[in-house]
Amino acid sequence: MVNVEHFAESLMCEGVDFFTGVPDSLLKNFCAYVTDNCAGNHVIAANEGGAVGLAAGHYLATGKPALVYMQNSGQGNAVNPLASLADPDVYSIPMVLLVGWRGEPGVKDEPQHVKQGKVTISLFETLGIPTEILPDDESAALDMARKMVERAKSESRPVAIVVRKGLFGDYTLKNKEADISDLKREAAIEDILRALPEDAVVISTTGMISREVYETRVRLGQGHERDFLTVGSMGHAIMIALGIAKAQPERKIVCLDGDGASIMHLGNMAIAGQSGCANLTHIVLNNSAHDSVGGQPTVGGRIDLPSIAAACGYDVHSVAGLENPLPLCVSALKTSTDKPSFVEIKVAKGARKDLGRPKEPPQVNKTLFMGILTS
Ligand SMILES: Cc1ncc(C[n+]2csc(CCOP(=O)(O)OP(=O)(O)O)c2C)c(N)n1
Repeated sequence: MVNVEHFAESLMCEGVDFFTGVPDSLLKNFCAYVTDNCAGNHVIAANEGGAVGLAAGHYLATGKPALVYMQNSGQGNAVNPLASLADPDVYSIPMVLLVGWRGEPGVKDEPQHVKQGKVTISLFETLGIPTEILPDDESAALDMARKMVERAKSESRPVAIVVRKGLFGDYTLKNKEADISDLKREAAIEDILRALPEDAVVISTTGMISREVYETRVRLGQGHERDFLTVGSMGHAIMIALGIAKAQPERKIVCLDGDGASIMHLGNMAIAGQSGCANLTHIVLNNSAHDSVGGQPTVGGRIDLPSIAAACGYDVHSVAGLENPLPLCVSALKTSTDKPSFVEIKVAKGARKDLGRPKEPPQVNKTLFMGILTS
């Protein structure tokens, strides 16, 4: 096991003193350490590609490589700036990628991580990025980290350190931001599901929101066939919803999104807002955090998502500090305009300790869901 403080300090000794990335559950303790101790030199990015861009800017201004942390799910978001900006064939910009390895072959994990886990190392190899797996022994790990920073600097290129599950020792985040609401997310989800008309379908986002949708249906004695659980593909639930809304204009389509996910690909709101799909309702459950992977802050509590949505062309329904979102959701669903609706519900961080996971595999979810759409 590797102590996160020792790991961060060994990077800093090599001149890596700027940290950016998107939080990951496997890197939770490292992210928490950096959040507490490197405040002025740490930016939680909207997406992993943005983090690579930030690291490039830091190098251009200081001549020093930055560290970019991410879950391997974010590799795809990072590929474009890695290949077309940082690569030695282009600007040749050094940086150290620290990557949480979900879905490592042979280690049981959720379905959305299986494919990405299989290709994590080979994808970096294809990109020509020197890649090492962090050893479990601390002194070997610190030694490797130093060598990787050295290589990034001497070859002026990105290098990747891949981190297995359970490798980092404990560290509990001290600088937790206060909740922006007392409302529990799962209670809000129950209200929303109760408010939906019979034929409405739900497209829910990555992480605990989809798990809570699944469990709420069980609690309400309802089936799962009206829900598409976007277990991976963070930030794209609203585009899936838009695709369905365009194809089935008579049906109510509801996207249940997170603040982290909607901010990750905020441009999707511009496209959905301009779609003219009055049958589309986009609900963001805003807890100002990446709750599903450790509660690291987003900018969700400091930016005005309803104003952004209004500027994008949505018909906006928003009440701050709302205790009971049900009437609001009903009005958002009943509005008949030529615009999609947007609802922001501010919620607290945290979930039930015993929150379960969908029991059916994704392709069963798909088949049941398509059965509803085509019936
Ligand atoms: C591209 C990508 N990057 C990172 C992750 C890891 N991840 C899973 S859920 C999550 C946080 C989602 O935050 P938000 O949308 O605000 O929902 P919350 O968990 O707060 O309910 C993250 C970062 C991922 N699945 N995909």
